[in-house]
Amino acid sequence: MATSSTKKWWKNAIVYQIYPRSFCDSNGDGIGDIPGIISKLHYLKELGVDVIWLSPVYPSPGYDNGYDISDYKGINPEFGTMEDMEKLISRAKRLGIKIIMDLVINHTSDEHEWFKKALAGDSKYRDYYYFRDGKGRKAPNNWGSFFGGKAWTKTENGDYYLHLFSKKQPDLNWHNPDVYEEITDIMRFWLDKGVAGFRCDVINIIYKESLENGKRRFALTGKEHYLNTEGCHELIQRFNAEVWSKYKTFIVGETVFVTPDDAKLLSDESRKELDAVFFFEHMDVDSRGVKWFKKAYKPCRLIRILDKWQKALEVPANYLENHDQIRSVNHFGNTGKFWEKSAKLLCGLNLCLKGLPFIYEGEEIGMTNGDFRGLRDLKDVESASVNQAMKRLLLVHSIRRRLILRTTRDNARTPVQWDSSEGAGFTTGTPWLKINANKSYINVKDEKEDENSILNFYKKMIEYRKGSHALNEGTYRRVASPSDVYIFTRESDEQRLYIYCKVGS
Ligand code: ISL
Ligand code: CA
Repeated sequence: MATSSTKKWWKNAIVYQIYPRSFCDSNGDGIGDIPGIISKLHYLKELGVDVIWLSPVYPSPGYDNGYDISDYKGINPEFGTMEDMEKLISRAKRLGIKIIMDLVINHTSDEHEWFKKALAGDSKYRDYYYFRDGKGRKAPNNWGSFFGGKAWTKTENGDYYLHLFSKKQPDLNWHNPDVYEEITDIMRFWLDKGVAGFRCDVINIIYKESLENGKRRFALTGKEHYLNTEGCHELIQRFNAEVWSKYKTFIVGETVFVTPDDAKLLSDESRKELDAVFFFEHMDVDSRGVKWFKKAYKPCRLIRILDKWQKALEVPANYLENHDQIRSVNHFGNTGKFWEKSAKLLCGLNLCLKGLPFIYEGEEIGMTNGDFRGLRDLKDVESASVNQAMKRLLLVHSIRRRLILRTTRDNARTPVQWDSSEGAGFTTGTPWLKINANKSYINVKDEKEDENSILNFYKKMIEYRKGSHALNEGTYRRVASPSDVYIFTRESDEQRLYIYCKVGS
């Protein structure tokens, strides 16, 4: 058992994800910003948050809302200044809250200096990326992009570059030692400023083993050449040994398409790679291969998946929603008669499972999917790109509209509802993305005043968790139950809890 000196500081933390664009706007330009976050630190403290995961705040042309970084050592002026960021770190520290930043190192923006120099023909920087000649009239290989369509774009010089996401996000070449030096230097820059770690974006796909054609698939042809490669494990071990371990960081990896075995290799303590990983299987519980094509959600499937991951990992990173997923009450609960009950149930579930609970902004008040009127209300690059891919499949507008609106990532990106006013207390200006009409009753101000609200339930559950030996240290065991009821025990030498979640209606 870990003694207090070897015990990691983050082991019992409650982590709260902030998507800065949608959190709180301090200057009325309709875009959330760092001073806005600072103004809500006391709210987060009161909620019981220990760690904030901040989605990207670096300079970015914003094609993927900051996941396309053009300068890793700066702050996007839309969000504030470096002084604001330093103030955020120090104010949070004063309240006992640590900040981890999003680190997007599979790709940069195509507007990053490195890529601009590469396009201009500078051979040093060309080797930071994957530039290749096409094969006849075709791209260098048959890989597909995560956002639909091809993973290669032709340059004006006639060659192609690789991008596993949008064409505005060229992939970095992790075979190049200079890339390693640049990125570890960036990590040290932020750690020296006092950030406590990173959430590493799509970290298990950064190292491409080869650029050969992939086995043909409906989506993501080519993934066998870059998923969880040996080279990727080696890189993460080096990050850990040479940088992270020196700062006692907390590192959570976003690891796409992982099985429990892959996740164990990436996060088992003895391997000294990541501290925890986000898995996706429960997010895909209702999808038919790709998330746009859904099948009926069955609570028993969710239970089976969560149980599997609880057993597989020492410290699962538990989450029910984030900035890429639909809202959890829509996904696994109910937004009508059982809205409140299902939001509370999901809170209880997330906070009682073994591992680290991640709460996404607005989840603590039961925020729901966006009430968008049509595709034109959407801002997400993925939605636009998938719409194009669906057009190529000859899907008619009404079908595309239905498939995209219920699944778009913008569902989770609508501004946080602080009160019931026109701008929901988020902004005094025009919000960058439509605010939900249900701000009239789903909002922080009203829920603060209502003792039985979802928000107050979160506060109580977090407080209870913090004081519970079994929830922090205990083992997990599933107890046999009817198919839509999830019963498990959490047991330590001091306490045994039976957790009963009626996940079905
Ligand atoms: O959103 C998705 C579908 O659920 C995923 O395919 C997502 O693109 C994938 O999980 C990677 O996500 C991360 O990297 C992307 C960025 O767009 C996401 O916001 C980020 O979380 C590229 O940087
Ligand atoms: Ca602003």
